[in-house]
Amino acid sequence: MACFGRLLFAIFLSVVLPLAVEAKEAAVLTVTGQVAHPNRPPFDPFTDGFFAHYDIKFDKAHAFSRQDLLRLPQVRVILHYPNWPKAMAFRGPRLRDVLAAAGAGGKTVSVQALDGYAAEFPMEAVSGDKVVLALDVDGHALGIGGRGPTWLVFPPGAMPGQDTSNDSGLVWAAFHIKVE
Ligand SMILES: Nc1nc2c(c(=O)[nH]1)N[C@H]1C(S)=C(S)[C@@H](COP(=O)(O)O)O[C@H]1N2
Ligand SMILES: [Mo]
Repeated sequence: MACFGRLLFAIFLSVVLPLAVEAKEAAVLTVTGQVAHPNRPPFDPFTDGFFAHYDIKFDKAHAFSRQDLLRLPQVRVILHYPNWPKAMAFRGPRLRDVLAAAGAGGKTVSVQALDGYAAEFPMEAVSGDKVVLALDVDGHALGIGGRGPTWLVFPPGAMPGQDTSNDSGLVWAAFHIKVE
């Protein structure tokens, strides 16, 4: 009987428990560097294969799932750069709220995309209320293969020294933000 109880317990551990306890949502954006509220382990060359591909190493990092980012206050902004086919409605949290949730400090914010493109901004410049880390465009979730998982957007003229003739600096496919 004790043996049967142990068998039931083993079945519970191996079958029932893994079904009941969902894995944590996958990260879509990770803030690394001067981060006061890390929520994941430091860089590991095996686990963090894609970071390793770009030679990105870090001790402190805060990873956000899409759900994490949706839990922050959301803003909606309509933008139309001269090189776009049409105006588009973006939705997502302000970048400053994302950085605050990570406890990000420092002077420089570097936003890096899956394709290797990166843009660097002074911390003050991305702390304004017009700088949004978009998750949706025109009611559709941004995804990988499109311009997701996140798209850094701001209106023409919102960045000091910005060339407003195109959307240079609006990093699409953004997955990593380094603060230092
Ligand atoms: N991921 C990513 N974002 C990017 C770029 C890029 O090459 N990759 N180019 C930037 C520049 S220089 C411009 S003008 C706009 C538009 O680039 P696109 O024509 O390649 O979309 O996106 C900006 N964001
Ligand atoms: Mo560009």
